[in-house]
Amino acid sequence: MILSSIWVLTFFSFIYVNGVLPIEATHHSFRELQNLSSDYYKQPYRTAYHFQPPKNWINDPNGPLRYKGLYHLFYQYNPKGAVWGNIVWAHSVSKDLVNWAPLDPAIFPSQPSDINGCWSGSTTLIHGGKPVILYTGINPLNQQVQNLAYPKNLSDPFLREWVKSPKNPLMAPTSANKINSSSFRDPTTSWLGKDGYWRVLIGSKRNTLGLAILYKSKDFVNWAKAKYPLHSVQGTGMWECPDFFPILNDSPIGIDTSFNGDNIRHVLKVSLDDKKHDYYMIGSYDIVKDKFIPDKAFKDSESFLRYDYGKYYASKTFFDDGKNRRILLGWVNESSSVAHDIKKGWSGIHAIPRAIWLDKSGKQLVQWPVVEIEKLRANPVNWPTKLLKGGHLLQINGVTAAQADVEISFEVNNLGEAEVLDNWTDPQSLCSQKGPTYKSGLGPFGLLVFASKGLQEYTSVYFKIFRYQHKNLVLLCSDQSRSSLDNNNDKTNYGTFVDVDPLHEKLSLRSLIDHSVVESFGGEGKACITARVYPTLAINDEAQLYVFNNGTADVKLTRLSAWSLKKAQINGKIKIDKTGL
Ligand code: DQQ
Repeated sequence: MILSSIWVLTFFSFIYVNGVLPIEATHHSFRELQNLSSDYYKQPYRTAYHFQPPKNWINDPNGPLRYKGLYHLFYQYNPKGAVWGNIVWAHSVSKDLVNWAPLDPAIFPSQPSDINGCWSGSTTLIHGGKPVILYTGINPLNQQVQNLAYPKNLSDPFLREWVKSPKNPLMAPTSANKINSSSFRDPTTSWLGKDGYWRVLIGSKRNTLGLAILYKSKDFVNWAKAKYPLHSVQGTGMWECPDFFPILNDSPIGIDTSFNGDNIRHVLKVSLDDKKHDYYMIGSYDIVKDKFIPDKAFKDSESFLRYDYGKYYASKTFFDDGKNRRILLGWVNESSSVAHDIKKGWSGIHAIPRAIWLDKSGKQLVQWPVVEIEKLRANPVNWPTKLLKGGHLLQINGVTAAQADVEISFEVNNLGEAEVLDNWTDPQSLCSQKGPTYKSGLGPFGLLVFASKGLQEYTSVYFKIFRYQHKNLVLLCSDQSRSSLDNNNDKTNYGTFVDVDPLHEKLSLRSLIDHSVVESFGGEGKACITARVYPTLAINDEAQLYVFNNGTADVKLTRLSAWSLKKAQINGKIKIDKTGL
């Protein structure tokens, strides 16, 4: 259906309201609010193929691994309510990273060294593939310490029971090591050096200096703090959930965390507590000095890159030896209020697992949803190439718009029409100042998702091309400002530049749409933006999906493929031995 240019008026004639919620501190305790509401099942925002437990609060993915052909995911979970607190390591397993079966929590408070909480950590495969977990425990003095746990029965592929080391804690703040006891957490997967010592990083800070403290051990039980951190950056504050891994210079194939040698680059990712975003640097690992040396492009925190320019935090990678790829998992928090979370009885989901590798340029990482998610695709819709005239809005029929996977590509031939930017502006501000209401020469063009029938509600994910100092800049925005008639949600507009050359390359966009989440991948995974939205009209079968061009110049739509996505089996009431996963 083509609505004429009049749609633009309807589309943009509403008042822009940006209900921005203050960010809640992750570790704030809501002891009085740990109960569930009753109308839990009647709700439109639960996802159909994103990872979430049946109820309650979740945050960070912990210790992902593949063992005896099964993927294991542990995660921070509050068994008692929809707000952060009472944290244990919940546990699910999968054969395909899409369908998940729940198991009992793997680690919960039981020793003095974790009696006040079992916080984030990682798994390492040691001695020929035996999994061990290092995690942060909160002791009776509310200090953060590091603990070890190992499987009770290595022949159980489900790794149901975990035993804690009687030597816990293995790493603790003391007056001698001067570690800040409230900023010492989230051990990484360990890697083995050529000298036979295991190394692990613990996130920390000293005043505003963000730190990745390095520890070494020969036997994984006795750990000694190295004199210097692996890396530190002034002004970045607490480094939560560090992740440190090697990647191949010239291939998307993933490698084991201990792998090192020629043709290898290293990535250090840190979750900045002050900003609540995940940032990474690419560089070299000096194995003699045990130091990470970021490439010049990452000289200060301003130049760090983000995995995702929307909502995405406390992520962690692991090496999948089944398919030789590195997989990235991340937590996507709600954008609604605590009261809303309590009402619906749950909070937090995980993003679709993404394969991650180094871009050909060597300057950034590329991420793409794991191929297994495509098993859920049904009802394919494919359009032939079309000219998308300025002001046109075309409905994509034939797919379930609230539960879909869409891939589109544009070609632009008239770059002279691009709007000239006189001053440098950061992309997120550009998306807000020059949002979809702002017509330029080239753009906005992209998708309208979760659109209501009268377009009172929609979330737009779109490109705009600018010219700045004789270069073409491709902006990708995910605009939530009109996503819901309910203004009690965070509706920040997200944006980033995408490193593609619009003269020679197509502008591609893929969006995974799932009831209250839109995960978008621009430039074939060079720029990712995840948004949480809560439409009040555009829910379930009432949601519609469109492709649009609101720029003045025409663009060519060279690809449009869309699918309904089937519901995945996610942590339902499945008997583990009969999962059929
Ligand atoms: N979440 C955990 C901490 C970590 C934080 C507590 C990051 O270990 O630093 O639930 O979201």
